[in-house]
Amino acid sequence: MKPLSSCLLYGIVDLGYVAVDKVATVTAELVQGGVDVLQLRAKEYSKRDVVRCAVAMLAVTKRSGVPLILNDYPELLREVDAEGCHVGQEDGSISRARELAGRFCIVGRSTHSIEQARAAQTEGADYVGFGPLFPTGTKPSAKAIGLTEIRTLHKLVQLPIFCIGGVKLKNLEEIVHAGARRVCIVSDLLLASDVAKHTAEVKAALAGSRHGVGAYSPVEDAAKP
Ligand code: TZP
Ligand code: MG
Repeated sequence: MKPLSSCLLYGIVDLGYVAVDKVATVTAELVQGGVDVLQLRAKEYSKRDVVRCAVAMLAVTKRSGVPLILNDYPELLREVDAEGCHVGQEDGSISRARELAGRFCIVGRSTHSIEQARAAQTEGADYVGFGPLFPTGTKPSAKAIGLTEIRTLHKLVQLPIFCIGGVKLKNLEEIVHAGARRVCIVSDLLLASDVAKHTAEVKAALAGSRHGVGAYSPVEDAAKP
């Protein structure tokens, strides 16, 4: 299984965009394109549906060493062999999520400010999502936080930080230039006419960027946490 420290591109199979019967196909396309980590996000779906979709995704992700993270539902990790869960600010503590999961797993936290990301680190999260950077139809209620805090955040938080919210191939350069090393993308990947090809383009842009963790730069690497 890929360690989070080597993950640049975090994809989400969001049932707001993907029909339940297409979950396995879309997962395979995202994995083929090179996503490093995947989440199942199923707002307004039953736990039964979440389990069903997770099992379909695991048939693909286990073969490829791509960790699967369940959005919400840490307790489902007792019946599903996914690698982790992701919890929001309103979803209780990281230790409570671990308790509910009942076994070793990755726990990620959504954060919307430097303070929240530092708190997640102190609390023992394994990674953070940071955003939404831009307004996004995927989570219309969330207020955009912009790009200005990304660089400072990377100095203060040593966890893998996945910048999220309105991230697209066409604005990736701007986001990386603002200090992002890793990103999480939903709609730009899922709405692409060729999901695998578009994902591969995003991955190549990230991996080849001067700032991404995939890039080799002795000077910058010495300064990286
Ligand atoms: N959390 C913060 S923004 C967001 C989530 C789940 C949605 C990001 O979706 P998109 O389509 O990549 O903007
Ligand atoms: Mg949640």
